[in-house]
Amino acid sequence: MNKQIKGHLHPMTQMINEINSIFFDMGFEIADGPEMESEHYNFDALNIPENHPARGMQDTFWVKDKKSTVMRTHTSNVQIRYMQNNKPPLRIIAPGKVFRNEATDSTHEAQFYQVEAFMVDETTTLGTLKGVIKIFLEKFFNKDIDIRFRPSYFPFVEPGIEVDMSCFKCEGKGCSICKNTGWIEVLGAGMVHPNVLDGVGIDSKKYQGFAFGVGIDRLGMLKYGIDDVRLLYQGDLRFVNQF
Ligand code: 2NL
Repeated sequence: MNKQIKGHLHPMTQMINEINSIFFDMGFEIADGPEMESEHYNFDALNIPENHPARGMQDTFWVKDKKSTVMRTHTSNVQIRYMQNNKPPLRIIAPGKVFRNEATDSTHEAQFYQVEAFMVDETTTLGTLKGVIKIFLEKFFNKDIDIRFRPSYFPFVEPGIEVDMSCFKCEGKGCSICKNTGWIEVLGAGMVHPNVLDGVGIDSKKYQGFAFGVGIDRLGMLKYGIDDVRLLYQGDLRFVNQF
């Protein structure tokens, strides 16, 4: 007898759907934009200076024979375009493929998936950010989770912060996943830089917002205990069929 084998969604697609659904329930819209982008939307509009190392040939794929064109290095171009076409209050997430010109190993891919979340209103604060991140991670990891902020720097936010979550495996007791610290560094975030808002015609004296970015691959590696990011892109059925 001929046994029919049923297909299913790829784990990356499953995770993107799940993330979209979590944010949809919090009132966010799912937005997208081009993967090939102008230097303006990828860098200038984000307050990334001309001489910033991220603009170098080593870190960014510049498109051959096209002036000032890159493969986007984050999905922030989506938010910039969205802000040009919509007035605050804004609540969007932008999941999508991003590109970095770097050597591939077990924790780095030249193409990977990122999701950025973005909210702008008159009363949005770091407290709003903390609440949204907590709900997101608790739903994604199916666990009660604590959040901790550490100062950091990204040109497009001020202040910039690095976000740690309490280890979903050992709940803070210490294990191999959290390297015995009880905490896992998960994402970068901050309050949208006034230059970014003013640049798209949003009055930064009246409005403020948060943004954060996280690698979906990294979240998946943590959640499912995947030790090599490349497994998510090779289409090997022995891997894919475990999801
Ligand atoms: C990281 C850090 C981040 C953002 C992304 C953002 C977007 C706009 C304005 C301001 Cl349009 N910020 N995105 C902000 C902070 C951090 O990503 O480490 N990602 C993997």
